[in-house]
This record gives sequence, structure tokens and C-alpha cells, in this order.
Amino acid sequence: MNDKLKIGISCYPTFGGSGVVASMLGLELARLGHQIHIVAYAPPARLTTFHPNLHFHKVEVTDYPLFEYPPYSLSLASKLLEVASQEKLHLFHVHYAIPHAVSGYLAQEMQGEQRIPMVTTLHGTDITLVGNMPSFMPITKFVLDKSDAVTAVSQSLKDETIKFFGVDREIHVVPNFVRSDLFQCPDKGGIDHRPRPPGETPTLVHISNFRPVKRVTDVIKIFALVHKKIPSQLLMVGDGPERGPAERLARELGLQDSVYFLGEQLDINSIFATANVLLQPSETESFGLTPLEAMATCTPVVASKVGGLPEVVIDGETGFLLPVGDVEGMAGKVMDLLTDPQLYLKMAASGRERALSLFNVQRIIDLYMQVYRSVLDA
Ligand code: GMT
Repeated sequence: MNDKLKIGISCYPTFGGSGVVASMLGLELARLGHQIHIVAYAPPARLTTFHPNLHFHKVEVTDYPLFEYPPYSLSLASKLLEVASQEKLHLFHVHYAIPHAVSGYLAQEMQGEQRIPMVTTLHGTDITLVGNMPSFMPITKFVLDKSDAVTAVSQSLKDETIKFFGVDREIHVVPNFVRSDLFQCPDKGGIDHRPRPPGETPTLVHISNFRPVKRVTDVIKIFALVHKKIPSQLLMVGDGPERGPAERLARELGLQDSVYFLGEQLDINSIFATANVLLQPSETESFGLTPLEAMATCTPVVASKVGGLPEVVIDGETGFLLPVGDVEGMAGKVMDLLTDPQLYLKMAASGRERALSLFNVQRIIDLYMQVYRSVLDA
């Protein structure tokens, strides 16, 4: 076999971290000469770069009066089967177990003797929230067992998977990655990527899909405490169910002129260029792609000490980690950062260094390639 692979990638095409990672991985593999076929119901939101080796196959979701809930998983399985046979794929790589691993498994079964291997990447809530809901638990466990290889984006997520599902199989930890050329320190005019001290109007930022797990109202509460002592502004980037409650809280606290709800944004690097501190007070976070991207742009992070966040953000070195819900503690750490330029610069520089040494794209792509080779050689 030629050393270039043909890979079918299935993911959610939204702004959620799993879709971002899956599509960025696809782009990097395409740049390395592999043929990548993304199979989803829409082109991935963050995939705005054209590459001739990167193809998109739309899953048509068929509605019918009898269906109260159109069975997307079945349409996806049929599409995976079709793409595998037309494009002569070597393997499937599915991101976020529900429903992608289930559809992938069905496609494999339909392939019969032509069966190709499937790598399943666990991202977080597919295990910590959705996967262990009673209606999904047995099928999640089933596809974890049936996948030819399983990867998790952090050691913490691997441990949670073993704990929740009692799975007795190898799970490879393959962390998420960041590209140093796409995410740069704001002073990027100078080639030395010097971090910058806080600007005159300190700016805090939160970026997420505003689901309850992100504790978006904590972001507003933290900002309220900071703003009382240090006039500042807050950028709220993203959209989702908690946007309304967060907007209401900001108004109730009289902060409407200092909090900007920007909706979903593509140019995250430019947002970090104006931000001094990222707030990520999540209830759970299996990895924390946004904190990683913040660190790559020399933006210190103040976040919860949960899940995989301590594997990304080193408490006291590249940011601060506090217990979930410790709004006062987080506000205190933001103020320390905004009032101590030496501390700020040290953390900003350490964040970039850590992001690029441990989570650089080449290192992580190599880890995925090792997993691919292992299932193809099995
Ligand atoms: O929670 C999100 O924002 C989206 C979610 C997803 O799966 O789309 O993110 C999860 O996967 C990301 C990429 O691997 C991780 O960086 C996030 O930490 C993880 N989210 C949670 O665990 C809550």
C-alpha cells in the first residue's frame, strides 16, 4: 500500500471543540498528502481553507411524515459505506462517539469482507455527559468495545471512560493541538512573539458554545467582581442556550456597556489579540481547546480545576486553576494578573512555550499516524 492514506472523517460540523479538532486534523493530514473525506451534515464551521486533498460529503437527512425524529445515524452509516466504497478508503476516523461511532460500526458491518478499520476519538461530553445517560450508555459501551482503536483527548478522559464504562481495552491518549503560525502572540509584528502587558482597558474573554457545562453566568459574575475594582471589558464569543441568561445577568448587574456578546466568530486569533485573560470556569472540561489556543497567543487562563484542564494549563505557571464555582477566587486571580505585569508576562510566555512544545501539530499528527498504522497492520 502507498504510504498515503485515504481516511473518512466523521464529526459534528459545529463550532464545538470536537468538530474543530476533527476538521483541523483533516486539513493537516491533507497537507501531508493523505486524501481526507469529511462526512457530515454540513461543512465544518472552522474549515475555511481549501485544500485539493480535502473533500466534503454531505449526509442528507431525509424527513418523512412518519419520522418524528429523522434517523440521522442511519443516513450517516449509509453515506460512510458509500464513500468508503467509492473512494476506496483505508479507514474511518470518527469523532465524538454518539452517534458517529455507531454509524461507523454499522457501515463496517455492511462492508462485510471489505470491512475497513475504525478509530474512535472521544472528546469529552460524549463520555462524561451524553454517553452515560441511560439511553446511550449501553450503545456507547458497545461501540467502545467494537472500535478498532479508541483515542481520548486527555488522560483524565481516558480514566473517566474506564471508570464509567468499565472498558477493558487500550485507549490511546492523543491530546489536541494548536498551530503556532495560526495562533500567535499579539505583538506578532515582531518576529520574536513577545507577549504584551495588559493594555489600558483590560479585556477579559470567554469563548464557548454557551452550554450549561460552561457555567457562562459564572463568567459574568467573575467579571462583575473584577470590573468593580478595575474598569475593564468582557468579550463573550459564541452562542448557545446560556447566552440569554448571561445577557440578562449582565444587564441586572448594570454591566451591559462593558460586556460584548459577539456571537460565533471564526477569527479567534484576532480576538485573543485584544484579550488579556481567558475565563473558562467550566463544570467539566475533558481537555480545553480554547485554553490551549489562548496559551498559544500568550493569553493567561483562569479556569476550573477539572477534568483535563490541569493537563493543559499548569496552575501558577500558564494560568490559574480554581475549584468549580469559586467565582471570588477566579476574580482574585484575574486581578493579580492585571495588576502584576511581571507575573503576567511570565505566565504569557510560559503558556506559549507549553502550547508549542507539548501540543504542536507535528507531534500530535505523528501520534494519530501511529494509531492509524497500528489498526491497518493488525
Ligand atoms: O464542550 C464543547 O465545547 C464541545 C465539545 C465537543 O465535543 O464538541 O468539546 C469537548 O471536546 C473538545 C475537543 O476535544 C475539548 O477541548 C473540550 O474540553 C470538550 N468539552 C468538554 O469536555 C465539556
